[in-house]
Amino acid sequence: MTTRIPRRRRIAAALVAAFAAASLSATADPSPDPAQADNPIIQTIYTADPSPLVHNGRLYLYTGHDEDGSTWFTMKEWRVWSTDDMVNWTDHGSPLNLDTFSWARQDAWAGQAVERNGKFYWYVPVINDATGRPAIGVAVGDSPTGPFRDALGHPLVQNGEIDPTVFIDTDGQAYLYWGNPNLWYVKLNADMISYSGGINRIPLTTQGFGTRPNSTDRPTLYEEGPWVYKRNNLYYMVFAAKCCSEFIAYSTAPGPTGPWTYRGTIMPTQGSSFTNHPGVIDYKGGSYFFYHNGALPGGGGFTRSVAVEKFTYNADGTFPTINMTTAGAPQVGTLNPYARQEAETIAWATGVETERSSEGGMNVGWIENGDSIKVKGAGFGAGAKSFTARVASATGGGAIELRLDGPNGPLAGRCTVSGTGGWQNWSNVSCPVTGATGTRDLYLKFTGGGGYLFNVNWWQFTA
Ligand SMILES: [Ca+2]
Ligand SMILES: [Ca+2]
Repeated sequence: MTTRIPRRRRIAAALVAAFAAASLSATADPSPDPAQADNPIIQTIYTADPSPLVHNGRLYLYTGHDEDGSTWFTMKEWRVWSTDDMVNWTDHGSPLNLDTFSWARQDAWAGQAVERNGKFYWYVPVINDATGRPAIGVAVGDSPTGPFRDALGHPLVQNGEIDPTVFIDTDGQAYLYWGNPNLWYVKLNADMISYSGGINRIPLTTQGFGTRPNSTDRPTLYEEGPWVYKRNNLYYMVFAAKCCSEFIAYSTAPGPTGPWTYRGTIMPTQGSSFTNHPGVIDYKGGSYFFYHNGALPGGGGFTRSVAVEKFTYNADGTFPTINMTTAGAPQVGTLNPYARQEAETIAWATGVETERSSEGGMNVGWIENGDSIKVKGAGFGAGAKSFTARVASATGGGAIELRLDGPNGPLAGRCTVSGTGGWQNWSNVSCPVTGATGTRDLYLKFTGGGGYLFNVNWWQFTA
């Protein structure tokens, strides 16, 4: 490939305006500095409907993908990201899309992935081409990042409703819940791709799911997006409530099938998106609440972004109120700059996008003069001596400036990148480094002439 398709949006250009416009909570940082913001957690594309999963000490995040400029829920693929520190997120691309399901027509909407016996099952709603109505499919893969294939070649279950969530109880019984406007579940068999006992309807009582004011067709607050799990023998159903705009509420029960008791609001209506979608998980001793909003430039109800907050359960197991912030979750530990780090491991990106790399995984591209990548909390220790990056350029290249603390912070090194004869013709460049000591935020700041400069696959410092 020798040409680059111009992008339809420019996230970097409008960061400050977006933070001013985003109707974030009053508890958020009152004067957010875009250079310090880390939430929403993905800036290279619009993402929605988060579903976290922990595997082998790493947190994987499954999301949808709102197409640029959408004026409806125009979604064609799902995406995977991962982190081991809650702030630097690695882009694993899209190992699952509508074409994975030969019977699917459109609407790659909210799903959830879980692990069982070393396989990864990803439950997603799509429109069944044969019926024109929503159905739930299941994809299976051998790793949390796929590749994923259609496990059945047909829907797992279909009754015209969406938003699957799956939960494996401690006794091994798995449950698939879903529904909008109703709430349903099936008991999944141990194979995770079939079920027994028929489709069960969970009664939407006001005792169980609250009272919706001024509504006759939906008497309870339950709207969509259930997320079910168990903690300390208490079963939680977190869901998007009311519409529109939605807030996040929850109910609890003594067992996986109820009876449910409404427990109130977790996240009030906030954040420039009229939908929201919960994903709750514990990781490295903390509890995390994933959601989405419209906080990126160009963001809104159909151009959403996944974000995360850390929280602590109350002593009785109830939720505190969780507000959207631009700071997000604190970093857990540090990032090791002396190990190979993927260029697509990012705390905050301005101006860049990602794509599949010919060397496997993803690379960063669409790099122009002034674009940058923030890597938060790199543990340089006594000091770095040199920096190496894997780069490719079909044009004349440019330079990677290594800035500390901010995009215009101290310059620790500068690597010149020359043309390599193609956007996927990879080559290493190295340069000396000075002043990179202690734990610092690292900014890869890209400079050069006009147009696209080069791609970066990975980078690594030497001590
Ligand atoms: Ca760019
Ligand atoms: Ca890479």
